[in-house]
Amino acid sequence: MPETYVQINALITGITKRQENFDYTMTELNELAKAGGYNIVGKVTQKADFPAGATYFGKGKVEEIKETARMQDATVVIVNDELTPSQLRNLEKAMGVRVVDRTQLILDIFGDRARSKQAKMQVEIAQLRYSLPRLRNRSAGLDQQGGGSASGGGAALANRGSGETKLEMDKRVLSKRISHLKHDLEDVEASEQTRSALRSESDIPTVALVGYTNAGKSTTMNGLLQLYAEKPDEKQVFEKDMLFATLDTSVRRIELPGNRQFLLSDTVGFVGKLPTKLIDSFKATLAEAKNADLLIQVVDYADPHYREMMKVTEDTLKDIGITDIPMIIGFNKADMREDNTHYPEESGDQLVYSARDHDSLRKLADMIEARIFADSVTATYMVPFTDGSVVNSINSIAKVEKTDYTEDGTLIEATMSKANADKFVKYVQE
Ligand SMILES: Nc1nc2c(ncn2[C@@H]2O[C@H](COP(=O)(O)OP(=O)(O)OP(=O)(O)O)[C@@H](O)[C@H]2O)c(=O)[nH]1
Ligand SMILES: [Mg+2]
Repeated sequence: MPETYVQINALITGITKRQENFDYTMTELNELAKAGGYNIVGKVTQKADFPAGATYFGKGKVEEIKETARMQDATVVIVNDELTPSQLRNLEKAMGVRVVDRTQLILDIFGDRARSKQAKMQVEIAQLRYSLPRLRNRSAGLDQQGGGSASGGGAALANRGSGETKLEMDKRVLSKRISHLKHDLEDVEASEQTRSALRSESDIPTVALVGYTNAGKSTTMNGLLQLYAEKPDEKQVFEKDMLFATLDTSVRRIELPGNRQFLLSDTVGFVGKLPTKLIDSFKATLAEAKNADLLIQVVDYADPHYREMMKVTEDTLKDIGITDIPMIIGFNKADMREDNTHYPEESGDQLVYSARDHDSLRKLADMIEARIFADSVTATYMVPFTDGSVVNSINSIAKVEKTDYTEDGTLIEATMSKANADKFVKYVQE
């Protein structure tokens, strides 16, 4: 995807349809386009309830976009929707510039960011599935520069067959590559699943950080690791001021004082209208969030659009099928707000905080603890000296509040899960 490295002048365009949040979706498109390496030189929108079939935009608007592109020296027009293959073709023909739709743009950014083998395969499958119906005979003018993602099968496609047409062969090669990739991905995911199976056996609660891209999920994870992991520096995850810095789910163990352990996962960020093909490909990665006992939705509270971002997050969670997991909403980056918002400030299931502030992170840890260990039981146990090993067991699984040595044995006040408490019920002191 050379576009990322060379600045190409582009226009962003869209149709209002009946979207209440149309302006925000255009703001997002602008951010996405910048992340994709484009230099945005203008914006053209059309007020209409529906797209005009064949060319998406109405005839007059097509002319206006073409003219604006000419005046602003733009060689690419970015459209705020997924276009049908024929709309894309017709628009390019009518305007004589390259057209990139929102889906293509997001796929390109993901393609550029993917680092791990799994993420690369997930993105490539989505890209190929997008390209397949858009493949054209490459002798037809503009097509050569068309969708960058078609390059997924690039090398293979150069080899021309004799009996079948070029297009048929291209399609066959792409389809084969898709099923091959899917197969490989299943293997990778199978080993991932074994890991999560182990995890659920070991009975450790799991917490997942979710939310809009660039909200501070990875920074929150790193902050909690700094405070509560044995070797925090070895376990830090990648955080950066850019869209979709994280494409892989990372799971880390957090150890709160008193044997209170949980697994924390950092997940891929969301954006409006995330292509369904991409969501499909990332299902396994997003499974971490789906299986969590508790979600923390991280919100960039310093961004004026934070409400829209929360709406996008809610909608995406619904799309993935995550509806009934308890959630803490973390209004992050409070340190960057211009109104000197006080933080950390807890209220119900919400926390105003900064991922760069230790007091904030401790407060967040307290809130997590209160929720995932909600069924804990605090009791005083009298363990006779003859049952010394029981003292060790309690020390290793429970949060010990107090220990006293009496003539009859060890007196321990401890908090532990209901399941564990049941095992020691005979020692409970009334
Ligand atoms: N000042 C300030 N900056 C923060 C805070 N939290 C995160 N950031 C910055 O915001 C940027 C994005 O943070 P990340 O943690 O990478 O965001 P993310 O939610 O993981 O983003 P994606 O992985 O791209 O979805 C980074 O430059 C962070 O340093 C905060 O509380 N205060
Ligand atoms: Mg991240």
